[in-house]
Amino acid sequence: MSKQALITGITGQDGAYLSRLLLNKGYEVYGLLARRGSDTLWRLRELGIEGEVKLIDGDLTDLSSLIRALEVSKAQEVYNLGAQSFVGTSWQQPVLTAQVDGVGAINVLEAVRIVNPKARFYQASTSEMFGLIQAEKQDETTPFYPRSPYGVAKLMAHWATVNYRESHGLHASSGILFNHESPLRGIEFVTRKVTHAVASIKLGRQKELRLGNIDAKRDWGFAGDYVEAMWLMLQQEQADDYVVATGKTTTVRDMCEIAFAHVGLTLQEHVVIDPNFFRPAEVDVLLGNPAKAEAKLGWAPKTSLVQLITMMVDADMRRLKV
Ligand code: NAP
Ligand code: F7E
Repeated sequence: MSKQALITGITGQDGAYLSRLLLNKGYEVYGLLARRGSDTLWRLRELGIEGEVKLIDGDLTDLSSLIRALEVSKAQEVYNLGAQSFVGTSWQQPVLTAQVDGVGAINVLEAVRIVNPKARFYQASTSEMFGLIQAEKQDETTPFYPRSPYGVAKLMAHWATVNYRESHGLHASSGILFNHESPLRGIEFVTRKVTHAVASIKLGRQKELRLGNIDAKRDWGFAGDYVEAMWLMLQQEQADDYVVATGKTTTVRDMCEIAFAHVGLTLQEHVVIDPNFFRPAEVDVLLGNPAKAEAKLGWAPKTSLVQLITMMVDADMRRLKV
């Protein structure tokens, strides 16, 4: 008997990798399709699984559509990955970000509670909740201090997940994932912006790359590794919260150096610092401690930052050459 899973945010980076993982494990995979843009299925197509997932129209801000998605899919596992996920945009659209990322998560929890309270629930929480860090290495016990409307909205969803677990007895887990990237990353995020620009400069189509605060430090991993941790959380007898990270932090500058060096170029010749890309409040440094995920889930990151960035540059070179 195959299991059914429902993924919100199935058209996003993580939704695509998680779909592939679950299909490979024999799941019937359903996804909520928000139908707000054109060609949102490109990631599923790149992984060759566009025809294998079942899409259900719906939106995180529409509880009725989530109830229907739970009923149609008969999902035993629900992964809430849908979000307005770009931190920069959250200052321009704070209310939408709160509605989708905060209230949207509560809508999914309510749909689970109403339709099938035995279903297992995963919330896509984030290292952005640590924001102005309160410990040098952040783990599940580190106090939160979000620095953006995105971080604030995600913190609401995180506590709602804990609260539904404690008050309604739902099997609801929160994965506090640090930055994770891939060739399927949206082009607005800094790693993909860099790898795309590096490929474009190498092919003579672009001269400069405009960036903001390149002193910021992030704990970057590979999305393909991180979706395995999501699945593992829902296979545990008890629901819980886990930090998922590599335990290494790198500046945006050094990440750029890796990308430029891979094609024989240098950052000094091409990067221009542009104040437009600085944020009203910055998260200067993030560094996660994944010890609990390693001990309890048996999870560990497999891909180094150099492997990740070179994989992304190579993918962008391939795409641009077509
Ligand atoms: P992503 O590529 O931006 O994908 C976001 C997904 O959410 C897309 O499928 C998008 O649909 C969907 N969505 C947006 N608004 C929606 C709405 N109102 N109703 C239904 N769906 C909606 O994000 P990601 O990188 O895969 O991240 C997945 C989740 O993990 C997000 O919740 C993100 O905040 C969180 N997270 C990400 C990271 C990271 O480093 N990647 C780290 C920690 C946590 P469209 O395709 O139609 O836009
Ligand atoms: O920025 C700096 C920027 O937009 C990383 C999301 O997936 O991870 C992501 O959020 C850093 C920041 O990711 C540019 O100021 C410099 O310090 O790639 P980013 P993010 O804000 O860390 C977390 C865990 C999530 O949950 C989010 O959903 O890079 N930076 N110059 C720049 N960033 C961008 N985007 N563009 C620049 O030009």
